[in-house]
Amino acid sequence: MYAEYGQKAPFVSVCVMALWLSVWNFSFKMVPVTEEDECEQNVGICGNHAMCINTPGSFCCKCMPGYKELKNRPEFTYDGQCLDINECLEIGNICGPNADCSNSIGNYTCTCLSGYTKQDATSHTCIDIDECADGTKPNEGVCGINGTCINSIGGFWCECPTGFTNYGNERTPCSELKCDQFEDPVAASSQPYGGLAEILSQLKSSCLALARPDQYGNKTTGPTVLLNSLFDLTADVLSSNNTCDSVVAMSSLLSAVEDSIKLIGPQLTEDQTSKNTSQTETKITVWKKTTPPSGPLRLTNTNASLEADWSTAIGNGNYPGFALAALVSYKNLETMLNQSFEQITLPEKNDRKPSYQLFSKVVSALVSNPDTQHLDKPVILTLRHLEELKESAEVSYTCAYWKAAGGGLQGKEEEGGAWSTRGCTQVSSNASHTVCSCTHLSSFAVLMALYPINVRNPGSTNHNHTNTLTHTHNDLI
Ligand SMILES: [Ca+2]
Ligand SMILES: [Ca+2]
Repeated sequence: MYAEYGQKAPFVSVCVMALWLSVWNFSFKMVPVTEEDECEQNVGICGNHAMCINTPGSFCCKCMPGYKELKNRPEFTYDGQCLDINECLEIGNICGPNADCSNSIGNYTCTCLSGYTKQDATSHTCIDIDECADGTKPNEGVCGINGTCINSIGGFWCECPTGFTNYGNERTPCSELKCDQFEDPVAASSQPYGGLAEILSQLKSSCLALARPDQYGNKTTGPTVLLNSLFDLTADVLSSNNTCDSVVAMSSLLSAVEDSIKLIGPQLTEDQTSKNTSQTETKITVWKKTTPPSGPLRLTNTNASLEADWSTAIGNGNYPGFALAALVSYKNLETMLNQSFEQITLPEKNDRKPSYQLFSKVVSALVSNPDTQHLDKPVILTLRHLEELKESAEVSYTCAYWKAAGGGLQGKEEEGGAWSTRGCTQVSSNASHTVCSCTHLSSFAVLMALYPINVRNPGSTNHNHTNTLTHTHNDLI
């Protein structure tokens, strides 16, 4: 989009006239001359940015194109100085109305403004780009298969039909938005879950305002306000005594927070957003450029980190004009969800069945990709243990995820969900952390499998270790 060209002033020159006379003189040998060429004998006689022209018995200097003489003289001999012409200031509107002018020594550059392009390769005129004509494939047009692209001078915007949105980003494709997910019959009908119902109600209003602006447009709430409200209400729910023992409510809450971030995230204007409350620590990263992101993606907070590839965040569908990933650590949920281990079946050791407990914070990892049940590339989650303890004969760590009801969990729907190890493998563990590799996204935690201590075993030399285990085990009973 660069147009680069120099000024070409009309060439009316006494110097050149003199040169012609000189040539004419020489050709017709009218006057014998002993010609001295000052230009050859004194290279640089005219100074910088000037050309030297030899004349009969003399010479003269002329500034190069793009320069002017200090005293605006078209020619000079010894006492001149050629300076850059600041075309951007001195020649009004030299680049036209739709370009930026940038001066340089001896030249200048015109750069078309965003949304404009040079009319043709040699033109200095910048004209509007018709972005709507750029979609080479109908399904990958700038506004997506469902959007209508409207060109404007210097810009364009996408109009989304009812039920679709581009999350307030006028120039991104329209994605379908299903607002019914922000309804939870349990939360809506039951008083103890009032806080959860309020979260869902707010998000449903926001969703409808995006998906059906003709009916609900006046209810649009800014993404930062929504995000603050989401996590403040979440903290209220988690702090409430009414719900702290309800697996159903916690399971609904985990889903609601994930769905809400997926709704609010694309509306955020910052690349990175952090939000801390008494109950949660959240990091959200959003990519909103016209080209999809690639390469590694990493999110870290106090108790967990997520390593993935941006391709996982986008998924295999058409790029919707944004991608996001988020990591939410729940500060106290591990005590509320320290149950529902029926699906965990680790092998017995010495005929002893292990008992289980959560040994990290509960962490939700999510991306904008709507299909995260079977990821092409696994994500890596590193989870901090609740306390430092190495694996041993009595203790082993397992990576588990929260399998919400409705995800094919036979006979468990009424209980909200359960912990499962499917699709998650333990990569490594040390005393303080366990690294997990998972091929789907959800909420995760490190599960400690505790094998009953053989009290007759005199080989144990780590008394502290044994005490810790005994203590922990007693807590479980
Ligand atoms: Ca210049
Ligand atoms: Ca345009």
